[in-house]
Amino acid sequence: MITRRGLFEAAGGALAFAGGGVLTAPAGGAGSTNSGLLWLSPLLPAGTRANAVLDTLPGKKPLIRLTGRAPNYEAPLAYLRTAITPNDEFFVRYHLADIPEVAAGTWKLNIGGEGANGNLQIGLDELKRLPVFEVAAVCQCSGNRRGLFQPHVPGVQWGHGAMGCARWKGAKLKDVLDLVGLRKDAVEVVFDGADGPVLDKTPDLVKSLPVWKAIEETTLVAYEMNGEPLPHWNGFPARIVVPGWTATYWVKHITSITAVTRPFDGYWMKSAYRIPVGIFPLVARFISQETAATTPVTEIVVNSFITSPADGASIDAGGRTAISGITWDGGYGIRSVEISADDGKSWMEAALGEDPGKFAFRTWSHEFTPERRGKLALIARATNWIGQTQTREPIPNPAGYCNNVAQTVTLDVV
Ligand SMILES: Nc1nc2c(c(=O)[nH]1)N[C@H]1C(S)=C(S)[C@@H](COP(=O)(O)O)O[C@H]1N2
Ligand SMILES: [Mo]
Repeated sequence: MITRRGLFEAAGGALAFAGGGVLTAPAGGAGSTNSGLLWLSPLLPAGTRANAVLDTLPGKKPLIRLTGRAPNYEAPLAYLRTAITPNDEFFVRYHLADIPEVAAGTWKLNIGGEGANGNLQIGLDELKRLPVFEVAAVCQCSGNRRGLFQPHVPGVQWGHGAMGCARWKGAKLKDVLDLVGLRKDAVEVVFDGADGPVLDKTPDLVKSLPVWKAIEETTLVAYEMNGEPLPHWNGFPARIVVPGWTATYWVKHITSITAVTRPFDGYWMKSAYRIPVGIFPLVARFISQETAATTPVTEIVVNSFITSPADGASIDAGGRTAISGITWDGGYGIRSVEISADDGKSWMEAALGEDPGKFAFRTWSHEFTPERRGKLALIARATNWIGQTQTREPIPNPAGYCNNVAQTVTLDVV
Protein backbone atom coordinates (compact mmCIF):
# COMPACT_ATOMS: atom_id res chain seq x y z
CA MET A 1 0.00 0.00 0.00
CA ILE A 2 1.38 3.36 -0.98
CA THR A 3 0.37 6.63 0.58
CA ARG A 4 1.93 9.99 -0.10
CA ARG A 5 2.79 13.08 1.81
CA GLY A 6 1.46 16.22 0.21
CA LEU A 7 -1.40 14.27 -1.33
CA PHE A 8 -3.89 16.29 -3.31
CA GLU A 9 -7.49 15.28 -3.02
CA ALA A 10 -10.15 16.33 -5.48
CA ALA A 11 -12.92 18.06 -3.60
CA GLY A 12 -15.72 19.21 -5.87
CA GLY A 13 -13.73 21.10 -8.47
CA ALA A 14 -11.04 22.30 -6.11
CA LEU A 15 -7.86 20.58 -5.08
CA ALA A 16 -7.23 20.86 -1.37
CA PHE A 17 -3.56 20.79 -0.51
CA ALA A 18 -2.80 18.81 2.62
CA GLY A 19 -0.32 21.51 3.57
CA GLY A 20 -2.62 24.52 3.27
CA GLY A 21 -4.04 26.48 0.30
CA VAL A 22 -6.74 25.50 -2.14
CA LEU A 23 -6.03 25.21 -5.82
CA THR A 24 -8.50 25.73 -8.60
CA ALA A 25 -9.01 22.59 -10.61
CA PRO A 26 -8.03 22.94 -14.25
CA ALA A 27 -10.68 22.81 -16.96
CA GLY A 28 -11.25 19.24 -17.94
CA GLY A 29 -11.63 18.15 -14.36
CA ALA A 30 -8.92 17.21 -11.94
CA GLY A 31 -10.37 14.02 -10.56
CA SER A 32 -8.86 11.62 -8.09
CA THR A 33 -6.52 10.41 -10.87
CA ASN A 34 -4.53 13.58 -10.21
CA SER A 35 -3.76 12.60 -6.65
CA GLY A 36 -0.07 12.80 -6.11
CA LEU A 37 0.69 14.36 -9.49
CA LEU A 38 1.52 17.69 -7.93
CA TRP A 39 4.44 16.47 -5.88
CA LEU A 40 6.90 19.32 -5.50
CA SER A 41 10.35 18.99 -4.04
CA PRO A 42 10.71 20.67 -0.63
CA LEU A 43 13.93 22.22 -1.98
CA LEU A 44 11.98 24.41 -4.44
CA PRO A 45 11.51 28.07 -3.49
CA ALA A 46 8.46 28.62 -1.25
CA GLY A 47 6.89 30.91 -3.86
CA THR A 48 7.20 28.27 -6.55
CA ARG A 49 5.64 25.66 -4.29
CA ALA A 50 2.79 27.99 -3.42
CA ASN A 51 2.04 29.01 -7.01
CA ALA A 52 2.56 25.79 -8.96
CA VAL A 53 -0.73 24.20 -10.05
CA LEU A 54 -1.84 21.30 -12.17
CA ASP A 55 -3.18 22.80 -15.34
CA THR A 56 -4.35 21.28 -18.62
CA LEU A 57 -3.18 22.86 -21.87
CA PRO A 58 -5.27 21.93 -24.92
CA GLY A 59 -4.33 18.40 -26.00
CA LYS A 60 -2.30 17.71 -22.84
CA LYS A 61 -2.89 15.83 -19.63
CA PRO A 62 -2.48 17.92 -16.48
CA LEU A 63 1.06 19.25 -16.18
CA ILE A 64 2.62 21.32 -13.41
CA ARG A 65 2.33 24.94 -14.43
CA LEU A 66 5.25 27.05 -13.24
CA THR A 67 4.54 30.07 -15.41
CA GLY A 68 1.58 30.73 -17.70
CA ARG A 69 2.94 33.41 -20.03
CA ALA A 70 5.28 32.27 -21.51
CA PRO A 71 3.93 28.75 -20.85
CA ASN A 72 6.33 26.67 -18.76
CA TYR A 73 4.76 23.38 -17.68
CA GLU A 74 6.70 20.44 -16.31
CA ALA A 75 5.75 16.77 -16.22
CA PRO A 76 4.86 15.28 -12.84
CA LEU A 77 7.47 12.69 -11.81
CA ALA A 78 4.71 10.08 -12.09
CA TYR A 79 4.70 10.63 -15.89
CA LEU A 80 8.38 9.70 -16.09
CA ARG A 81 8.18 6.00 -15.31
CA THR A 82 8.53 4.72 -18.87
CA ALA A 83 11.25 4.92 -21.50
CA ILE A 84 8.94 6.78 -23.87
CA THR A 85 6.88 9.73 -22.68
CA PRO A 86 3.44 10.02 -24.31
CA ASN A 87 2.89 13.24 -26.27
CA ASP A 88 0.09 14.41 -23.99
CA GLU A 89 2.37 14.04 -20.93
CA PHE A 90 5.34 15.82 -22.50
CA PHE A 91 6.56 19.02 -20.83
CA VAL A 92 6.23 22.44 -22.47
CA ARG A 93 8.81 25.18 -22.36
CA TYR A 94 8.72 28.60 -24.04
CA HIS A 95 10.82 31.71 -23.54
CA LEU A 96 8.41 34.07 -25.20
CA ALA A 97 4.68 34.51 -25.09
CA ASP A 98 3.77 35.12 -28.73
CA ILE A 99 3.23 31.57 -29.97
CA PRO A 100 1.36 31.43 -33.27
CA GLU A 101 -0.65 28.38 -34.31
CA VAL A 102 1.26 27.35 -37.41
CA ALA A 103 -0.83 25.94 -40.29
CA ALA A 104 0.74 22.95 -42.04
CA GLY A 105 -0.47 24.08 -45.47
CA THR A 106 1.13 27.52 -45.41
CA TRP A 107 4.20 26.78 -43.29
CA LYS A 108 7.49 27.47 -45.03
CA LEU A 109 11.04 26.65 -44.03
CA ASN A 110 13.76 29.01 -45.28
CA ILE A 111 17.18 27.45 -45.82
CA GLY A 112 20.30 29.41 -46.76
CA GLY A 113 22.62 32.05 -45.33
CA GLU A 114 26.06 33.34 -46.26
CA GLY A 115 27.56 29.96 -45.30
CA ALA A 116 25.40 28.17 -47.87
CA ASN A 117 25.59 28.03 -51.67
CA GLY A 118 22.07 29.32 -52.13
CA ASN A 119 18.68 29.97 -50.58
CA LEU A 120 15.57 27.86 -50.76
CA GLN A 121 12.10 27.78 -49.29
CA ILE A 122 10.39 24.42 -48.78
CA GLY A 123 6.99 23.34 -47.46
CA LEU A 124 6.07 20.42 -45.26
CA ASP A 125 5.44 18.08 -48.23
CA GLU A 126 8.94 18.74 -49.56
CA LEU A 127 10.48 18.17 -46.14
CA LYS A 128 8.62 14.87 -45.89
CA ARG A 129 9.91 13.76 -49.29
CA LEU A 130 13.48 13.65 -47.93
CA PRO A 131 14.71 10.27 -46.55
CA VAL A 132 12.98 9.54 -43.24
CA PHE A 133 14.84 8.79 -40.01
CA GLU A 134 13.63 8.05 -36.51
CA VAL A 135 15.49 8.30 -33.21
CA ALA A 136 14.38 7.86 -29.61
CA ALA A 137 15.91 10.74 -27.67
CA VAL A 138 15.56 12.64 -24.43
CA CYS A 139 14.50 16.27 -24.75
CA GLN A 140 15.74 17.78 -21.51
CA CYS A 141 15.86 21.43 -20.54
CA SER A 142 19.37 22.49 -19.52
CA GLY A 143 17.72 23.97 -16.42
CA ASN A 144 15.87 20.87 -15.26
CA ARG A 145 16.03 20.79 -11.41
CA ARG A 146 17.29 24.39 -11.42
CA GLY A 147 14.78 25.12 -8.66
CA LEU A 148 16.63 22.73 -6.34
CA PHE A 149 19.85 24.76 -6.30
CA GLN A 150 20.67 26.33 -2.94
CA PRO A 151 20.97 29.29 -2.93
CA HIS A 152 18.29 29.68 -5.60
CA VAL A 153 19.32 31.05 -8.98
CA PRO A 154 17.22 33.08 -11.43
CA GLY A 155 15.20 31.39 -14.19
CA VAL A 156 12.17 29.12 -14.35
CA GLN A 157 12.24 27.19 -11.06
CA TRP A 158 12.01 23.73 -12.59
CA GLY A 159 11.58 20.69 -10.42
CA HIS A 160 12.21 17.27 -11.97
CA GLY A 161 9.93 17.28 -14.99
CA ALA A 162 11.44 19.61 -17.61
CA MET A 163 12.15 16.62 -19.80
CA GLY A 164 10.67 13.71 -21.70
CA CYS A 165 11.76 11.06 -24.17
CA ALA A 166 10.06 10.51 -27.53
CA ARG A 167 10.62 8.77 -30.84
CA TRP A 168 11.31 11.65 -33.21
CA LYS A 169 10.85 11.18 -36.94
CA GLY A 170 11.89 13.51 -39.70
CA ALA A 171 14.56 14.42 -42.21
CA LYS A 172 18.22 14.62 -41.31
CA LEU A 173 19.24 18.25 -40.87
CA LYS A 174 22.23 17.32 -43.06
CA ASP A 175 19.90 16.36 -45.92
CA VAL A 176 17.99 19.62 -45.50
CA LEU A 177 21.26 21.58 -45.63
CA ASP A 178 22.36 19.58 -48.66
CA LEU A 179 19.38 21.03 -50.55
CA VAL A 180 21.35 24.29 -50.73
CA GLY A 181 24.86 22.99 -50.01
CA LEU A 182 27.10 24.14 -47.17
CA ARG A 183 30.17 26.20 -47.97
CA LYS A 184 33.55 25.14 -46.58
CA ASP A 185 33.77 28.29 -44.46
CA ALA A 186 30.43 27.73 -42.66
CA VAL A 187 31.07 27.55 -38.89
CA GLU A 188 27.58 27.40 -37.37
CA VAL A 189 24.00 26.72 -38.37
CA VAL A 190 21.42 29.12 -36.91
CA PHE A 191 17.79 28.24 -36.10
CA ASP A 192 14.75 30.46 -35.66
CA GLY A 193 11.18 29.46 -34.90
CA ALA A 194 7.80 31.10 -35.49
CA ASP A 195 7.31 32.26 -31.88
CA GLY A 196 8.61 35.61 -30.72
CA PRO A 197 8.51 38.31 -28.08
CA VAL A 198 5.36 40.19 -27.22
CA LEU A 199 7.38 43.19 -26.07
CA ASP A 200 10.37 44.16 -28.16
CA LYS A 201 12.82 44.13 -25.28
CA THR A 202 12.94 40.33 -24.92
CA PRO A 203 15.18 38.99 -27.67
CA ASP A 204 13.72 36.33 -29.99
CA LEU A 205 14.95 32.79 -29.26
CA VAL A 206 17.51 32.12 -31.98
CA LYS A 207 20.01 29.30 -31.46
CA SER A 208 23.00 27.91 -33.29
CA LEU A 209 24.91 24.64 -33.48
CA PRO A 210 28.46 24.01 -34.63
CA VAL A 211 28.45 22.60 -38.16
CA TRP A 212 29.84 19.23 -36.99
CA LYS A 213 26.85 18.73 -34.68
CA ALA A 214 24.33 20.07 -37.19
CA ILE A 215 25.38 17.52 -39.81
CA GLU A 216 25.64 14.57 -37.43
CA GLU A 217 23.59 11.56 -38.56
CA THR A 218 21.10 11.81 -35.68
CA THR A 219 20.34 15.55 -35.81
CA LEU A 220 16.89 15.92 -37.37
CA VAL A 221 14.30 18.35 -38.59
CA ALA A 222 11.50 16.32 -37.01
CA TYR A 223 7.81 16.47 -37.89
CA GLU A 224 6.61 13.41 -35.95
CA MET A 225 6.74 12.57 -32.27
CA ASN A 226 5.81 9.04 -31.18
CA GLY A 227 4.14 8.36 -34.53
CA GLU A 228 1.96 11.48 -34.52
CA PRO A 229 2.42 14.95 -35.95
CA LEU A 230 4.23 17.11 -33.39
CA PRO A 231 1.76 18.55 -30.88
CA HIS A 232 1.38 22.32 -31.20
CA TRP A 233 3.08 22.82 -27.80
CA ASN A 234 6.07 20.73 -28.83
CA GLY A 235 6.80 22.51 -32.08
CA PHE A 236 4.24 21.79 -34.83
CA PRO A 237 4.83 21.39 -37.71
CA ALA A 238 8.61 20.79 -37.38
CA ARG A 239 11.39 21.22 -34.84
CA ILE A 240 15.11 20.65 -34.58
CA VAL A 241 16.04 17.47 -32.66
CA VAL A 242 19.61 17.21 -31.36
CA PRO A 243 19.96 13.84 -29.60
CA GLY A 244 22.44 14.01 -26.73
CA TRP A 245 22.35 17.79 -26.38
CA THR A 246 20.09 19.76 -24.06
CA ALA A 247 16.77 20.99 -25.41
CA THR A 248 17.74 24.65 -25.77
CA TYR A 249 18.96 23.76 -29.29
CA TRP A 250 15.75 21.88 -30.19
CA VAL A 251 14.07 24.90 -31.81
CA LYS A 252 10.31 24.44 -32.26
CA HIS A 253 8.05 25.73 -35.07
CA ILE A 254 11.26 26.04 -37.09
CA THR A 255 11.02 28.66 -39.85
CA SER A 256 14.62 29.30 -40.83
CA ILE A 257 17.90 27.38 -40.96
CA THR A 258 20.84 29.60 -41.82
CA ALA A 259 24.49 28.70 -42.27
CA VAL A 260 26.86 31.42 -41.02
CA THR A 261 30.59 31.99 -41.48
CA ARG A 262 31.12 33.74 -38.15
CA PRO A 263 29.96 32.71 -34.65
CA PHE A 264 26.34 33.76 -34.18
CA ASP A 265 26.19 36.41 -31.46
CA GLY A 266 22.49 36.56 -30.55
CA TYR A 267 21.50 36.93 -26.91
CA TRP A 268 20.53 33.28 -26.40
CA MET A 269 23.98 32.14 -27.53
CA LYS A 270 26.26 34.92 -26.30
CA SER A 271 24.65 35.61 -22.93
CA ALA A 272 22.30 32.78 -22.01
CA TYR A 273 22.65 29.02 -21.76
CA ARG A 274 26.30 29.29 -20.79
CA ILE A 275 28.31 27.61 -18.05
CA PRO A 276 31.72 28.37 -16.57
CA VAL A 277 34.51 26.62 -18.47
CA GLY A 278 35.80 23.39 -16.95
CA ILE A 279 33.37 22.76 -14.09
CA PHE A 280 31.33 20.00 -15.78
CA PRO A 281 32.83 16.89 -17.38
CA LEU A 282 31.28 17.58 -20.78
CA VAL A 283 33.02 15.95 -23.73
CA ALA A 284 31.25 17.71 -26.61
CA ARG A 285 32.52 21.25 -27.07
CA PHE A 286 31.12 24.20 -28.97
CA ILE A 287 34.45 25.85 -29.66
CA SER A 288 33.31 28.73 -31.89
CA GLN A 289 31.16 29.97 -28.97
CA GLU A 290 33.70 29.48 -26.17
CA THR A 291 35.34 32.33 -24.30
CA ALA A 292 38.08 32.03 -21.68
CA ALA A 293 35.42 32.12 -18.94
CA THR A 294 32.25 30.51 -20.32
CA THR A 295 31.02 28.00 -22.84
CA PRO A 296 27.57 27.04 -24.11
CA VAL A 297 25.93 24.13 -22.30
CA THR A 298 26.09 21.21 -24.71
CA GLU A 299 25.52 17.59 -23.70
CA ILE A 300 23.01 16.16 -21.28
CA VAL A 301 24.85 15.03 -18.13
CA VAL A 302 24.47 11.46 -16.86
CA ASN A 303 21.44 11.21 -14.61
CA SER A 304 18.80 8.99 -13.00
CA PHE A 305 15.55 9.38 -11.10
CA ILE A 306 13.70 7.15 -8.70
CA THR A 307 10.13 7.37 -9.99
CA SER A 308 8.50 4.70 -7.82
CA PRO A 309 7.75 4.58 -4.94
CA ALA A 310 7.12 8.30 -4.67
CA ASP A 311 8.95 10.33 -2.05
CA GLY A 312 7.15 9.96 1.27
CA ALA A 313 5.42 6.67 0.39
CA SER A 314 4.88 4.01 3.07
CA ILE A 315 6.23 0.51 2.55
CA ASP A 316 5.97 -2.64 4.65
CA ALA A 317 8.83 -3.75 6.86
CA GLY A 318 9.87 -7.29 5.96
CA GLY A 319 8.06 -7.23 2.60
CA ARG A 320 9.58 -7.26 -0.86
CA THR A 321 9.67 -3.73 -2.24
CA ALA A 322 10.31 -2.86 -5.87
CA ILE A 323 12.02 0.42 -6.53
CA SER A 324 12.24 1.66 -10.10
CA GLY A 325 13.13 4.63 -12.19
CA ILE A 326 14.76 5.96 -15.32
CA THR A 327 18.32 6.78 -16.32
CA TRP A 328 19.78 8.68 -19.27
CA ASP A 329 22.82 10.55 -20.50
CA GLY A 330 24.15 12.39 -23.56
CA GLY A 331 24.51 9.23 -25.62
CA TYR A 332 27.51 7.39 -24.17
CA GLY A 333 25.21 4.68 -22.81
CA ILE A 334 24.40 3.76 -19.22
CA ARG A 335 26.70 1.19 -17.66
CA SER A 336 25.02 0.89 -14.28
CA VAL A 337 22.47 2.23 -11.86
CA GLU A 338 23.20 1.64 -8.19
CA ILE A 339 21.06 2.14 -5.13
CA SER A 340 22.29 3.05 -1.67
CA ALA A 341 20.27 2.67 1.52
CA ASP A 342 23.09 3.91 3.79
CA ASP A 343 23.84 7.42 2.54
CA GLY A 344 26.27 6.24 -0.09
CA LYS A 345 28.47 3.96 2.04
CA SER A 346 27.47 0.88 0.05
CA TRP A 347 25.69 0.44 -3.27
CA MET A 348 23.48 -2.29 -4.76
CA GLU A 349 23.33 -2.72 -8.51
CA ALA A 350 19.92 -2.31 -10.11
CA ALA A 351 18.72 -4.20 -13.19
CA LEU A 352 18.57 -2.13 -16.37
CA GLY A 353 15.45 -2.41 -18.52
CA GLU A 354 15.20 -2.65 -22.29
CA ASP A 355 17.54 -0.35 -24.24
CA PRO A 356 15.53 1.85 -26.63
CA GLY A 357 18.73 3.47 -27.93
CA LYS A 358 21.63 5.37 -26.47
CA PHE A 359 19.88 8.76 -26.48
CA ALA A 360 16.70 7.53 -24.75
CA PHE A 361 15.55 7.03 -21.19
CA ARG A 362 16.28 3.56 -19.92
CA THR A 363 14.22 2.07 -17.11
CA TRP A 364 15.81 0.32 -14.13
CA SER A 365 14.46 -1.60 -11.17
CA HIS A 366 15.66 -3.13 -7.95
CA GLU A 367 13.96 -5.30 -5.35
CA PHE A 368 14.86 -5.32 -1.71
CA THR A 369 13.38 -6.08 1.71
CA PRO A 370 13.46 -3.25 4.23
CA GLU A 371 14.06 -4.75 7.68
CA ARG A 372 13.88 -1.82 10.08
CA ARG A 373 10.85 0.39 10.65
CA GLY A 374 11.26 4.14 10.35
CA LYS A 375 12.57 6.49 7.69
CA LEU A 376 14.50 4.92 4.84
CA ALA A 377 16.44 7.18 2.46
CA LEU A 378 17.26 5.60 -0.90
CA ILE A 379 19.73 7.16 -3.31
CA ALA A 380 20.07 6.25 -7.01
CA ARG A 381 23.27 6.87 -8.95
CA ALA A 382 23.94 6.18 -12.64
CA THR A 383 27.32 5.75 -14.33
CA ASN A 384 27.83 5.79 -18.09
CA TRP A 385 30.28 3.91 -20.29
CA ILE A 386 32.82 6.73 -20.26
CA GLY A 387 32.87 6.66 -16.46
CA GLN A 388 30.83 9.79 -15.78
CA THR A 389 28.61 9.59 -12.74
CA GLN A 390 26.28 11.76 -10.69
CA THR A 391 27.25 14.24 -8.02
CA ARG A 392 25.99 14.28 -4.42
CA GLU A 393 25.75 18.08 -4.34
CA PRO A 394 24.81 20.42 -7.20
CA ILE A 395 27.77 22.04 -8.95
CA PRO A 396 27.08 25.78 -8.50
CA ASN A 397 26.74 27.77 -11.72
CA PRO A 398 24.96 31.10 -12.26
CA ALA A 399 21.97 29.79 -14.23
CA GLY A 400 21.51 26.43 -12.51
CA TYR A 401 22.29 24.10 -15.40
CA CYS A 402 23.37 20.45 -15.47
CA ASN A 403 21.89 19.39 -12.11
CA ASN A 404 22.68 15.69 -11.89
CA VAL A 405 22.61 15.23 -8.14
CA ALA A 406 21.94 11.62 -7.18
CA GLN A 407 18.29 11.78 -6.13
CA THR A 408 17.18 10.72 -2.68
CA VAL A 409 13.70 9.38 -1.97
CA THR A 410 12.65 9.00 1.64
CA LEU A 411 10.19 6.23 2.47
CA ASP A 412 8.33 5.33 5.66
CA VAL A 413 8.91 1.71 6.56
CA VAL A 414 5.88 0.68 8.64
N1 LIG B 1 10.61 28.04 -30.91
C1 LIG B 1 11.08 27.71 -29.70
N2 LIG B 1 11.76 26.57 -29.58
C2 LIG B 1 12.26 26.19 -28.38
C3 LIG B 1 12.13 27.03 -27.23
C4 LIG B 1 11.40 28.25 -27.39
O1 LIG B 1 11.22 29.03 -26.45
N3 LIG B 1 10.88 28.55 -28.64
N4 LIG B 1 12.70 26.65 -26.04
C5 LIG B 1 13.74 25.63 -26.09
C6 LIG B 1 14.00 25.06 -24.78
S1 LIG B 1 15.00 25.96 -23.74
C7 LIG B 1 13.51 23.83 -24.40
S2 LIG B 1 13.87 23.20 -22.88
C8 LIG B 1 12.70 23.02 -25.35
C9 LIG B 1 11.44 22.47 -24.71
O2 LIG B 1 10.80 21.59 -25.59
P1 LIG B 1 9.27 21.21 -25.39
O3 LIG B 1 8.50 22.47 -25.12
O4 LIG B 1 8.85 20.50 -26.62
O5 LIG B 1 9.18 20.29 -24.21
O6 LIG B 1 12.34 23.73 -26.50
C10 LIG B 1 13.39 24.51 -27.06
N5 LIG B 1 12.92 25.03 -28.32
MO1 LIG C 1 15.33 24.77 -21.83
